[in-house]
Amino acid sequence: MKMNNRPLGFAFAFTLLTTATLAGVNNLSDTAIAPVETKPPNSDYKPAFTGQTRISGVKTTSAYEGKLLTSDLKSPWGIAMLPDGRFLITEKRGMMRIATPEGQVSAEITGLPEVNPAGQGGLLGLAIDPAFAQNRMVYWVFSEKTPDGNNTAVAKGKLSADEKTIEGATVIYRATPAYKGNLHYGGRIVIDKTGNLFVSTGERSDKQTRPQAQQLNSALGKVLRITKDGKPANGNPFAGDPNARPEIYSYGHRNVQGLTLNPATGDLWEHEFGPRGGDELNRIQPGKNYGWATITYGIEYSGDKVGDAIQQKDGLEQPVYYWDPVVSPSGMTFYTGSNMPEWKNNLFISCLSSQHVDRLIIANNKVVGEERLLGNLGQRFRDITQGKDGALYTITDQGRLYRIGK
Ligand SMILES: [Ca+2]
Repeated sequence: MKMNNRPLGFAFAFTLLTTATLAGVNNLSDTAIAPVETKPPNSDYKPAFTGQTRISGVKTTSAYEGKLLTSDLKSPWGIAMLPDGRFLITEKRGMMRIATPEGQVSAEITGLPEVNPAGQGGLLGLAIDPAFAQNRMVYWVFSEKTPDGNNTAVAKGKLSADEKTIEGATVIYRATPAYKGNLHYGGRIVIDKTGNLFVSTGERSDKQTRPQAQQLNSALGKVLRITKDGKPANGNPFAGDPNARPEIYSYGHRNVQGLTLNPATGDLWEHEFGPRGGDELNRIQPGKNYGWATITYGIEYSGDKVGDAIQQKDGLEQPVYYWDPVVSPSGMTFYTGSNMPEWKNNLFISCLSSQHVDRLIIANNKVVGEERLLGNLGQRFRDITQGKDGALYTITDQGRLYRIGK
């Protein structure tokens, strides 16, 4: 987008803020400020609608702090809360650990299948079984070495009573075809209300595999929905289509490292790494095509255009929001806690390259305000979740765990 589009976007968004009455949007009209992004965009591409990028900024009015709890993690990748309020955390090289909300970190939990930690691979996202208190089951995503290269895989296992090992670890799903490369594995996993698993993949980055994001006979560049045994979930959109993989839920994705359910609506939200200037936030609907690599707001990192340099096309979904320059989103959660009432229903995204936690105010499935938190710490934020105390907990590539709240 051109610079001269910004004042219009700001005025429109400000009107939205002053008239919005949804929970989480009240009382923010006085705090709407200039968009948080001040760097020039990478292209002059125009958004599909006002407010799709560079929305007006907002600022949290009540006091909060980002408290460092520990620096003793080793490249943590995923964080999920156990029923007792402690956190199970994956570490990229293939271990899990438990951290208390005070920052005490356990020894390594072993027994997981070997991961291929090269490049962007390793032990990735995780999900705790809703009945964990009874069955102690955990589900996770990892990059797996195979004779043909490697692939994103999903496994499950039981956390032993002494919390030292994962017992009976079983690989339940492989996002094939395998490929010799170590980028764009996706890697998040979410359990839906029917007990099935949403799993995100990537298109493995190279131009050779990129077209598979649009191909329904490949698991690359997809959001998948599988059972806890790795089978296609009932009710998936392409069930019965002989030319499609029945586990596919949505397609046309680049590298999906954020998946979460919106507790207010039940919708699945996703974010993905775009090319230069094209990171996206999407609301995922079954069977829809999210466009990569046919449409994108980004350009190649070389500076070349992507494909035919198209941003909008009939039949392809528009992102709810995009970032140009990129923020490198990896991990997100909707806030439902009472620790920070003004954050209720806001979406929090951990960002790597831009080194902050992004706070987005959502109304009617659109972004109406953006704030950057903890931008002064120099941390690559990798994942974020909510704790039992209603504060947010975020892990960083540098091995840190922070609590964000009052
Ligand atoms: Ca897209």
